[in-house]
Amino acid sequence: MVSVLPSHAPGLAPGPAPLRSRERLAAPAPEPLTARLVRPPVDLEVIIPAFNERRRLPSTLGATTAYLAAQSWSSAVVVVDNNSVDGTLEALERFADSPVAVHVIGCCDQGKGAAVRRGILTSAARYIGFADADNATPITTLGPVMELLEEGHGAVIASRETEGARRAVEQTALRRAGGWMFRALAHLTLPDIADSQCGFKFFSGPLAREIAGHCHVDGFAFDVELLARVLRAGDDVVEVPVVWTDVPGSTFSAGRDGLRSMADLLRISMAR
Ligand SMILES: Nc1nc2c(ncn2[C@@H]2O[C@H](COP(=O)(O)OP(=O)(O)O)[C@@H](O)[C@H]2O)c(=O)[nH]1
Ligand SMILES: [Mg+2]
Repeated sequence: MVSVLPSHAPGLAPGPAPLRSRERLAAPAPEPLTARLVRPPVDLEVIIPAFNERRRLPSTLGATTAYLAAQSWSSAVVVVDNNSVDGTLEALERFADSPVAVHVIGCCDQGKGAAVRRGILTSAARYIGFADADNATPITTLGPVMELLEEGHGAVIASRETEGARRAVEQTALRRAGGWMFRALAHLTLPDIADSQCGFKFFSGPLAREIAGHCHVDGFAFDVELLARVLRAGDDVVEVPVVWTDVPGSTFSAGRDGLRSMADLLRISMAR
């Protein structure tokens, strides 16, 4: 015969009282796993997307951390690597005890756009943006950029095409021709932006996080999609003139990346 003990059988210590449904609801929800990827908040995070940048990134990171360490606002650098195979990460070891935090994260989707998006979506910074590993735009450009962000502009971008800008070292004729075509296509979406392609763009953190979640372009045309969404959100984009230097060692392939970027630009212009 099977006997069933009453829950308060005499002689037995009572077990823990069962939770009433109200108490069950009040129990703290576990933190979502994705939230654990978010870094501590700072005033500014500088994302550097990196793909096989062993040669160019260490000196850029040195200049960037030295500049940031001298500022009154708090900051961090976030290198987003896409499975570099040239020893990029090993070359960054000396920044392990940098006075400005250097985070290194990965991204499973290949492409500069995917990497930057990953950096933005894992940031809690007040302002966030990206710079290229080649230091083509001097990091001191952050001075005027931060002033404009503090004034409340949604996006502040470096420009090689506004008054006062200069190219200290010009690109090859092929890249110039490709750049001209790219600009013509980008103008379909961003008619009032003179240079949508300079790799140095900074945003209000909350705005960047809001729009990056809706972006899809993984390759080099991602900036156009990002800026189009800033404008669509009712925010503004300010261009800051820069002295820009073409640095050898570009990861951009005119055939592979050029054609894909043009196709992305057409898609972005049609999605408006
Ligand atoms: N994470 C990541 N970064 C990339 C990828 N492709 C390019 N980059 C980075 O994007 C930045 C701009 O690339 P760069 O080679 O300077 O292109 P260019 O300035 O247009 O000639 C550099 O920091 C590159 O390392 C990629 O697939 N993944
Ligand atoms: Mg470059």
